[in-house]
Amino acid sequence: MSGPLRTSEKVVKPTPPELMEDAGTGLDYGTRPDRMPGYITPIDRFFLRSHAPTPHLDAASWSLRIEGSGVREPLTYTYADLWERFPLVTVVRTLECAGNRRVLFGEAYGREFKGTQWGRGAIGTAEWTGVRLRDLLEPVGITPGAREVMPQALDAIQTRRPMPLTKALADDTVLALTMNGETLPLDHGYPARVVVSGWLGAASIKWVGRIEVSEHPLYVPWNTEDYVLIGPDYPAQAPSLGVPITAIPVAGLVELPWPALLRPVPQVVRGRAYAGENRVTAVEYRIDEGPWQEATLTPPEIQGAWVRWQFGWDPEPGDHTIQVRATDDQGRTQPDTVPWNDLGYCYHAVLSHPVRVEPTA
Ligand SMILES: Nc1nc2c(c(=O)[nH]1)N[C@H]1C(S)=C(S)[C@@H](COP(=O)(O)O)O[C@H]1N2
Ligand SMILES: [Mo]
Repeated sequence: MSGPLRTSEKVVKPTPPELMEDAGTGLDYGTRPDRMPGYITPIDRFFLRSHAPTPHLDAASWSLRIEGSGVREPLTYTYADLWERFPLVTVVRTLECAGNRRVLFGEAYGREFKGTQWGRGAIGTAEWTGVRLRDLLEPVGITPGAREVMPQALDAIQTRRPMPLTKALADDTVLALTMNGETLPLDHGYPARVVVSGWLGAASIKWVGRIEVSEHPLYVPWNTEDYVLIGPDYPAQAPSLGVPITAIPVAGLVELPWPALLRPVPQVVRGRAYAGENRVTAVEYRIDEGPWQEATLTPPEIQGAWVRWQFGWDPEPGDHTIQVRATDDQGRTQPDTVPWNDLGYCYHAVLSHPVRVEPTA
């Protein structure tokens, strides 16, 4: 017997299993890779990653404080200020959680990671409209010695993570007020969330209420203990336990369930590839470890957002593997293996996607 649709109390939007994969925390839901229709990810299935329950903030009483040692005149903006005083910009950008594919990372090493058990769905692309951080920072008078900018959330744990001033001033670093043309949904950061293009999702702080501009480096849990690559291949940058993650490396996904069940008929295999701050320039595929072949990239191709790709396949019945590897405009191709890091971040090795082809499927 199937009961009524149950939604978690910790998040607001419905997270139906036809569209989303429950990562088991009550806070985190991935998009099902076989339920990605257009280029833009609809809000009804856009992945959710929250470390504390969605706060129910009221835009009418909300304000944004900008302060810190790197600021001459601290300032407070209201929600109306953001809409009225600044030019609105629209960017299409992908967000990917640094923990995406953590389960597959663990399987590759025969180990299990703590942390959210992500498959391939902690990634999505939206059209974000809002105000450039640069425009918000201009009136406060950034000091010549300012180095870092740190958005901070109004959630229960005051989530925060710094970025260098140069990244904060980039054209496409925005404080988003809308997502896919709608007022920002509660779970995605209403009334305002940062979008830090090309970086790990954790930089894109939701429910922002404060931005600190600092003349000194800032150390918080999210750049010392979490969202840090820790392991023998990553010399620690003290006081961080490893290397804080910034831009996301090139990787892709096949828009099929894992494992996939297909019919032995000519068909189109589709997917997406994303290269953080860089552009994906090529996607290759091979079947059953045969020769690599070019997949076709389909527009649009937007820097800082994923690109779709496809190829035709007429599979024989039986078990197969599909491998796909993307290359970015820096000439970096997805590797066969990725060095271990303790928290299971940034797994971007070539995946062997298991496929069974059956006449009856
Ligand atoms: N305030 C706050 N911002 C946050 C988070 C959070 O838990 N709290 N999670 C971060 C992480 S790890 C990711 S991957 C993205 C996810 O954004 P989404 O839930 O809108 O998909 O938000 C980031 N911003
Ligand atoms: Mo994340």
